[in-house]
Amino acid sequence: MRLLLVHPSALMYSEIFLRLEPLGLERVAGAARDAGHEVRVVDRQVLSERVLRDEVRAFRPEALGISLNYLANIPEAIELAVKVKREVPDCFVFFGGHSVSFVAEDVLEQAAGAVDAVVRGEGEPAIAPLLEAVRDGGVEGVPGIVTAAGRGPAPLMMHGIDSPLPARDLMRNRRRYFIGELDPCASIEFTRGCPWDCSFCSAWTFYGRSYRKASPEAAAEDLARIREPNVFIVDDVAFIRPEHGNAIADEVERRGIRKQYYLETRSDVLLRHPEVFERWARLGLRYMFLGMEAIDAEGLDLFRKRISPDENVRALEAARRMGIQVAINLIVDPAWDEERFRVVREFALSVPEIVHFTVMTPYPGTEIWHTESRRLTTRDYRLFDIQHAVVPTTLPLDRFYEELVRTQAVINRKHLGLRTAFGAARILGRNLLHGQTNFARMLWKFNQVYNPRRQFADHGMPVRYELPLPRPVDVGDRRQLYVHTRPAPQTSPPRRS
Ligand code: B12
Ligand code: SF4
Repeated sequence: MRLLLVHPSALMYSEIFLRLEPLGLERVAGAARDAGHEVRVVDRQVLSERVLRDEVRAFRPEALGISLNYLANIPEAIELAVKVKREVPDCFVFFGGHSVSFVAEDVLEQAAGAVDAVVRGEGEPAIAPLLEAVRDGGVEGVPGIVTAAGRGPAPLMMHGIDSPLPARDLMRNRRRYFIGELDPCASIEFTRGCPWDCSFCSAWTFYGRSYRKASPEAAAEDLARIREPNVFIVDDVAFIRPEHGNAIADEVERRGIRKQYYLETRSDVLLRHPEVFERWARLGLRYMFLGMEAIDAEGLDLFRKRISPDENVRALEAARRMGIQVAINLIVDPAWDEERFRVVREFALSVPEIVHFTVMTPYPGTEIWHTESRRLTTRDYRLFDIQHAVVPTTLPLDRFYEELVRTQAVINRKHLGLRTAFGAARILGRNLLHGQTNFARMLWKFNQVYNPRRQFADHGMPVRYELPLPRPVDVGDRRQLYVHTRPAPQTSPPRRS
């Protein structure tokens, strides 16, 4: 069967810092190809709308799958589905991915017939049975499926994540994937799932709080196949199990693989096993993203992060000692006033780390989606990108964005300060020499993209598709939030050693 897979455009406010390959979609493509189907992929993050239109006309897909990890992409995906149905009326159109798994029924209804099904949960085990059923009938019986007829059987979860291999070779324009100065950059997965349960996050609810590890051999084999010199490790929390991090490191050393890495982890994981991170720093780990979320204990408790401010400070010191550049994330509460923004700016300027801000956003699939008592001020999917305020702000909304952008700008100037500029100039020169311009563009695009008036004006866009309202759910029973439900879910976070 001819299958076209599509990843929507990059979100407006994240594309300046990064643009990464859609690994989940590549794995779905790999599974479909392994089952004997003819597969093509268009990633709208790096390919134009014209390329997609030409591909639809030339390839005339029998099935079209669109990846929806991000809520903010839902309107774009529905509009694309409508266009494709017009162009190729017999094409079976389906959505899959993280976010759409939590709002499947609503999205199907909103698409008004342009979308035939939504696949909830992991795509690899679902894709071959789905394509078979599209050909032979019986789509309603595919695990994870939601159609106009309702939900099919529960989604299947793979035992291990070693296969299928991501179909990286199907991607065009790979050199446009980058993160900061790691330009170009590929992505890899060492583990899947997260055993913690932060209230603002849906990573744990999607996988029913499970946690799976790739075998060190498979992880190193996948790494060895990557052509790019830089690799982003997509794991929610890297190296939770030190023996797993060490076993992959053994393989990487044995094979003589040399890359530069960027990963995400937690302060307590870093502090518990600094030796693993030190070892990876020797192997090329250059950047680390720490979701600190808040600078005080009250904020950390609110998000149920189970970390203390002291642990965060010690983690930053440890990373500095290892020579790893850290990017910190802080969650901006829409309730912040000028004084709070000022305190946070002071903190951000006092540390040498890169500081990012995301706006506290209740999402379907998170606990705060059901418990956040502040009413939503908008239900426009496009604004659920954690750069917009979707619950009431204490400051007038335009003032809130002024403070937010001012804070981001102050920090951006810090990064572009003299010391950084000298370092960046060297990297720029090296990248430009190799024809890589993503990092250079990022440095100069900030003022164009981050503009408080533009962010405020986004709230005035005409709204066609709206996020459903939260349904009443007893969050005391976690399983009601899960996409993948396991027989015996873990109920407490991992023990500290
Ligand atoms: C790596 C990652 C990124 C990367 C790579 C993104 C990319 N291009 O794919 C980077 C760093 C760029 C990124 C950026 C952002 N991210 Co992000 N990201 C993740 C993370 C940690 C892992 C995703 C991943 O690669 N997993 C591994 C692969 C194998 O799994 P997967 O992509 O989920 O795909 C599987 C299924 O979803 C499904 N599937 C996927 N596509 C399809 C398609 C079809 C047709 C089918 C059938 C199935 C299917 O099958 C796949 C295989 O099992 C997730 C959290 C999580 N654990 O899911 C957050 C997550 C998806 N990100 C999130 C957010 C908020 C963002 C940002 C908006 C943050 C920001 N403001 O900067 C940006 C937006 C990026 C953009 N699109 O422009 C949120 C999504 C929230 C939401 N409800 O919309 C998540 C859930 C994190 C969270 N804590 O809440 N992200
Ligand atoms: S530790 Fe990170 S990935 Fe895990 S639940 Fe918390 S925020 Fe989500």
